[in-house]
Amino acid sequence: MFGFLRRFRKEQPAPQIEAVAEAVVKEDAGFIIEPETETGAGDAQHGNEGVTPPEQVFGLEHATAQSEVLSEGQLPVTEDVVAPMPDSPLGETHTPMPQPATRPGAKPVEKAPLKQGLWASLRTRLARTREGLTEGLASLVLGKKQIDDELLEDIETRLLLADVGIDTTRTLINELTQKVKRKDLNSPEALLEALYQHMVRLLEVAEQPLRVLSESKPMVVLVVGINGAGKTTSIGKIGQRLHGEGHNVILAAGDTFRAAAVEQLQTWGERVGVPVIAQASGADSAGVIFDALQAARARGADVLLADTAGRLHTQGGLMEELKKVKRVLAKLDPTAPHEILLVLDASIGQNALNQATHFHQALGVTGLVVTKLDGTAKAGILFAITHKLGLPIRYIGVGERAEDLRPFNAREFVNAVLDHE
Ligand SMILES: Nc1nc2c(ncn2[C@@H]2O[C@H](COP(=O)(O)OP(=O)(O)OP(=O)(O)O)[C@@H](O)[C@H]2O)c(=O)[nH]1
Ligand SMILES: [Mg+2]
Repeated sequence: MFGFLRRFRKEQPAPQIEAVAEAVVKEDAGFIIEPETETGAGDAQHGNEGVTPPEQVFGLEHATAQSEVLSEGQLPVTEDVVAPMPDSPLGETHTPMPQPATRPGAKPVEKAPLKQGLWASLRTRLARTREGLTEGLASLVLGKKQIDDELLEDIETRLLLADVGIDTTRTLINELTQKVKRKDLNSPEALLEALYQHMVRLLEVAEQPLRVLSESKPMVVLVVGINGAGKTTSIGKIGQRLHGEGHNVILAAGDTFRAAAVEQLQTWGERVGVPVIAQASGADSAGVIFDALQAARARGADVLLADTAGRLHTQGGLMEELKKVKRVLAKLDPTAPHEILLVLDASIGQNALNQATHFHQALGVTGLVVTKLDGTAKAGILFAITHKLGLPIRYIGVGERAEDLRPFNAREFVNAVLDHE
């Protein structure tokens, strides 16, 4: 059941259907917009709120050549950044949904009882991402009694606007059209429900969480992607998650391109309580990650998360550098890297699909982290990427804080973006 339909039904009996539909859609617009109440819940322009800028935390004097910078347990965990985990399995603190504005004389729309826990929280986090889809579909279906070509075309347009992409939209619409032709669907609501089921099925392919391989010690995760996609931040978040699950995690500062990159990773290491192995910036990235693997082995680490410098897939030389990292690691462990994790910024829309395709061709990507879904990104891009590449989406990033990373769950995601319950 869709939240907007349930609210709509409770609100009014059938006779005044059209007028009320319009009112509810307008009110829903106010209902789902997320307030700027949570630290770091905004987009990247908000900066690293709650995060001490790297330059204030570590100087490069900590990163001497060929030296290990932090030893395990040496640094305190910064308590203001690692938030308490009070009331949900993932430690989410819930932001109440905003109340709809009430028109004078209007019967107030009864607010849906918010489920507590991860589900409600993910809905809140994805509020801006899902605006386009939910509101758009709500306005198409509410008050409409029959399925016709116009409705199918309008749904198609909505999916395209939400970045689902031409091929994937066509596939979804074809499936719906077939069902309509077979008379399997007899109302716009049933059509929407069928769309929901197709979307879940499409994304379920990508629901393959990252598993720490006990037979590979350490399991090497090479993190790649373009500049600013969220690689370093995601490494910090994954580090915290795996460390919290009891794994012995080490971070490798393989982005030797920017001085600040090493410091940024060190800050994350300190924050989430895991050691970082780094060398001075300008060192050979493959060499740094190779040394880090040796050190991680010596310590019996379970996981080595290796950062790399951002690059475009069009920068041939830099892509070669990543291939070199792979080759060099394989000298120590022929099965390494065990995971090539591509971090994609969802807010760049169809470009993310383009990047994923090229990085995958060049490196053989084994998993994705899709970041910035808390911002103005359109959720449809996940469908396009999964439809085209079928790669596992290991995590989604829904904010800048250490705990703003979720293992990807297809149904939960579609529920959140389509306001389905
Ligand atoms: N809102 C939001 N911001 C994010 C998310 N993930 C990362 N960011 C922000 O995106 C910006 C870039 O993140 P980084 O982790 O530095 O990106 P990077 O890929 O390592 O960048 P380079 O090292 O320059 O290639 C930072 O301001 C992060 O806080 C997310 O899921 N949501
Ligand atoms: Mg980085």
